[in-house]
Amino acid sequence: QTNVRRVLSTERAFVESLPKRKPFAHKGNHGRGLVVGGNSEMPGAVGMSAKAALRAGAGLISIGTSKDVASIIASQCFEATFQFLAETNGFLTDETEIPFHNFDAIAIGVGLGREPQTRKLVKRIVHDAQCPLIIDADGLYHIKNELSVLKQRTKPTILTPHPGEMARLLDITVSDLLVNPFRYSLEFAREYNVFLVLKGKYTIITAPTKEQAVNITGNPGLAKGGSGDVLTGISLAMVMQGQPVFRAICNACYLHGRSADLQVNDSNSERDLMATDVIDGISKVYRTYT
Ligand code: B4P
Ligand code: MG
Repeated sequence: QTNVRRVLSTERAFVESLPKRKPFAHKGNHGRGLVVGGNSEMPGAVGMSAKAALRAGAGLISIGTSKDVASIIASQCFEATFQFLAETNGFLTDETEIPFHNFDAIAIGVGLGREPQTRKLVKRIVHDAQCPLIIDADGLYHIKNELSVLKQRTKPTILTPHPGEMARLLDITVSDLLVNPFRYSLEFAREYNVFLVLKGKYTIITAPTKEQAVNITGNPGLAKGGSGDVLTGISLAMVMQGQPVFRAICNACYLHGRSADLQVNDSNSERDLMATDVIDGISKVYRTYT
């Protein structure tokens, strides 16, 4: 590939570019974010994303989910507010107005489920949200046959697939993808005008403008359900605090992995690390640099 600018996502860049809290800061300066997701079989994911976003520095986080899911997770997420969304049989549907103008960025997909009735909701958010949008997990599942909608967006779109999800989007096998993950990422990011975070031991972050970065923080303790949901929340927090999107998502990946690394060093092992420990580790990373 010509004209590709490829860098390693480094500690130095992370520390130098982290959003700072000024003495007279108020929560509006640090972004208002919405996390849309959850279903009655997977209520926890959206709560973990919200908590991770708040730990990572978000000013205000609202969780868009059903009343049932909210009642399960509310006691774990005192700091979040809720936007109740309509559901049928435990899965979200598209019958509720969402006040998009209230949010600086939105993340959709964690714990959403794959029921066809939810697809319209995902499509509407992709179409109507006039702010940066992160699409993860079942959000990626639902947009597979609607990818052209991404090209119509005028605000940044960030997709965060693991190799299984990316291979499905491309209609190829995981092994084919992993033969040339840099090239597939570049082509996809350019074709659909998206920022792409291809997760893995070495996470590849690609901008539609042909910049690529590799993140090397993190360890096999992250190979456990829920760690992707934490990354989604951290990414939301970073993207809505006014930094350039590429920098923001590089910082999110760095912070997520570094948190897992510090936890495995200090209090956990790779075997017992859980996604909630990765949320707690965010504080350790920040305290290292302030
Ligand atoms: P899903 O059911 O889609 O799993 P998930 O809910 O997305 O999990 P989660 O959100 O917690 O983790 P994610 O990977 O997003 O996946 C189930 C199936 O998909 C699997 O059974 C498999 O078939 C397929 N699949 C999943 N991952 C695959 C992969 N890597 N290759 C091929 N097929 C795969 O996020 C995990 C986070 O942890 C990322 O940030 C990642 O970078 C990090 N991480 C994971 N392992 C790491 C490691 N060894 N070192 C460093 N970082 C690591
Ligand atoms: Mg995931």
